[in-house]
Amino acid sequence: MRLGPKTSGALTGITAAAVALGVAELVAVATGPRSAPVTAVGGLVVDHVPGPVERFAIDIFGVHDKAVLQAGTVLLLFASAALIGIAAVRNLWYGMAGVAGFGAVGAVAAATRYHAGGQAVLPSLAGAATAAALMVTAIRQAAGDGARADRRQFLTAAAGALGFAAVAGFGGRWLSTRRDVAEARAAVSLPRPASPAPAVPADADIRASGLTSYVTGNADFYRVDTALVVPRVDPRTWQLRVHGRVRRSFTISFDELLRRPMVERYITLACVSNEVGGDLIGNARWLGVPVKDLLEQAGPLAGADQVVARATDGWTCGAPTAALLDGRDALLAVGMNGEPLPLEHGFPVRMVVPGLYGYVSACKWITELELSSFADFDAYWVPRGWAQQAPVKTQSRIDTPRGRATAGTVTVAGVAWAQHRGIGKVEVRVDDGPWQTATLAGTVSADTWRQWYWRWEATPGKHTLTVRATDATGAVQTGQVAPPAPDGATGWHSVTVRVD
Ligand SMILES: Nc1nc2c(c(=O)[nH]1)N[C@H]1C(S)=C(S)[C@@H](COP(=O)(O)O)O[C@H]1N2
Ligand SMILES: [Mo]
Repeated sequence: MRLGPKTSGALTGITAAAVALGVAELVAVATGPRSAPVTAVGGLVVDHVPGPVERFAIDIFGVHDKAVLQAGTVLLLFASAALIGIAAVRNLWYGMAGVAGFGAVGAVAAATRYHAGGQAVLPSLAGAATAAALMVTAIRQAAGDGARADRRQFLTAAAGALGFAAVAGFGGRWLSTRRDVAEARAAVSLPRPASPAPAVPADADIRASGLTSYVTGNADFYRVDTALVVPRVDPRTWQLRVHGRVRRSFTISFDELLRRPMVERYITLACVSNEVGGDLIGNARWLGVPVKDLLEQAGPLAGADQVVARATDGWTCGAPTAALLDGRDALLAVGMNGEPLPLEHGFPVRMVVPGLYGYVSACKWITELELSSFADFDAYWVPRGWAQQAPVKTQSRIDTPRGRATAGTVTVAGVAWAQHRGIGKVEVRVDDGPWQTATLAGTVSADTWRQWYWRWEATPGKHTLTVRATDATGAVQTGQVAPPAPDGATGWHSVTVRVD
């Protein structure tokens, strides 16, 4: 049995590409997961894709957007590799040029990632060299066999190579991302707070079915970031540098940070991308050092109106210096709900600032605080169409009922938030009826969301329930509809309910 030159060329190309990726992932065990070509190219795409496309991808693929992006990158590579393989059968130099091109893309992508050292090009170069060698061997062999490969021999070789590629690729990925950070995290013993969190009042949780709980568990906490591989930051080598427009710049280690007086607070964190009624918001008990203490130690100079926080992966956010010094519980957090920060929520240290959206304040895997100014520096999301400054807007959400209800007394309940101002009132409206005041649940402070409920005498038919909140300063949540960009969605949340 014989294989045609096109089929064998395409298969050769795909096999060479797969083995190349496998070898690259193996080399990345030594050079770091972000230097693997698929991750590096994916990261480049994430950083350069226009904001609306990125939001579209998050909407469509949700938390899987990162896996989808990487799978897409691999599929695109395989499709190109098939064409390159076919071209290589006609002229080996076409094949070499294709391999060199893809190797160069991977190497450049890896080398230009934040803080990439020269070794970042190695996975791509090793992969390309392997692909070139494989292609030369396979095609010479086929030519030697009279330009028509023996099908069984060829397929056996290809299957073996693909098997190796899979083991190398997934094994390499597993090894390079595993490291021992999970163990280092398990070994962290969090200090007792000098200032513990207030006790959660018994009436903070209404316990209506379908209603979001007052405190969000770590496993349920939403995750938003641009990281394709979760940064693995070793607390033993971690340092925070406080510098820029300051009198005394300094660095502090993780152990030194843990020895500082800690405070523990419930703070509700929200994403600016949250749509009205959305769930990119959560409330946790954070343990950390007041950012204010560190800034005051450094001594900000006049004009330093922006504090830029920088993560190990180069991501940045910028918060107003004034907000970090005004006495609110802006924290450099090490603990989340009694545990060291989960890796995907910023281990070992992140920032959390009551009243500011995450993209301007909640830097995960933080490693720098740089005193700068809004005139001098635009953080990551600003050139991508988001506002430089973004205080949280007053919002409210109906969690239950959604969809259907039975006629009679129905508990309408949800959450409302206006972090740092606090929620003063929540009102519910049925169809075009009058606004009815809901009952507010308890809360520990103005920095968290609040549950609310209202007893509805539901009558059969289709009804629309709408909610709006008023913050503790008396400002009513606007009904003006605005999208998340540039500084947070507005409008009232409505649900349609069929009452039987
Ligand atoms: N290093 C880093 N920190 C980051 C981000 C990021 O992309 N990279 N995203 C921010 C955004 S947009 C939000 S809303 C919060 C989300 O924090 P969480 O994933 O712990 O919920 O993290 C912020 N911190
Ligand atoms: Mo966000």
